[in-house]
Amino acid sequence: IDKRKEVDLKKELIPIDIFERTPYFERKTISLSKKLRTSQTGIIAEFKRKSPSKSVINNTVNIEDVAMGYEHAGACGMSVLTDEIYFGGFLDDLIIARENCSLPLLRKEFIIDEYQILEAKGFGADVILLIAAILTKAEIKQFSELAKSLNLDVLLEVHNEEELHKSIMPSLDMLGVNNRNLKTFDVSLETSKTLSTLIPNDFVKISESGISSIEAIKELKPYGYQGFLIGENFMKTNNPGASASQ
Ligand code: IGP
Repeated sequence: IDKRKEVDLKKELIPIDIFERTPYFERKTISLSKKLRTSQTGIIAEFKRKSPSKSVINNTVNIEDVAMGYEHAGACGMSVLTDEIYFGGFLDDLIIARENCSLPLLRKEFIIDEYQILEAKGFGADVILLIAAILTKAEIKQFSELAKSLNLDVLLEVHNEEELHKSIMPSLDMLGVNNRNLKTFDVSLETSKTLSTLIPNDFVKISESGISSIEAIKELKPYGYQGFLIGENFMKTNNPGASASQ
């Protein structure tokens, strides 16, 4: 993924200090991890137009309606993909979501540079995602500490034991286990089950991807999961908000 080029180009066009002067930067952020600790459902509902594994998921719904619908349905948080090439998302989607709901917002992005973290805050996000598979331990530390200093929550995503061991550090709030193998696109809830015992209890545990039923959530709860990141299952319907309330 050629995020490096994308970010370097943006840096030339938009100086980083602009983000600190947006109205969103001054806003008091909402903590997703705190909310998840006491939530009944724990659902983080995602806005995703397309994906590399499924191509187009939904091209017709607009994010205004989906943001309002997810909140109305009782979701605990909303995830917004901002990657354009693979997921058909835009940074402006974050702002539109921000204007249409009061849920904590996760910027779903391949973060490889501090620039994207300031940008996330400047566009109204409350939480950033860091993916262990594409970052070194030093980067995870640097990026998560910067996010914490900006009052953003940090969700660190892992897919295997090695990534988990490399990543455990106090500057993270939530540990997410991605059930989808990003190389093969295979999905198995077993990944969440096996890795759960290795995650210290100080972190909120989130199971990500491939969750398509209440049964799946019930199956994962005994393993200590308090958050469930669901995209496709809601987005593939005509009314993602309504499907999230079921
Ligand atoms: C949602 P699903 O299978 O419910 O649509 O998955 C979410 O977990 C998935 O979009 C995701 C993702 C990511 C996307 C998890 N980690 C990292 C992009 C990058």
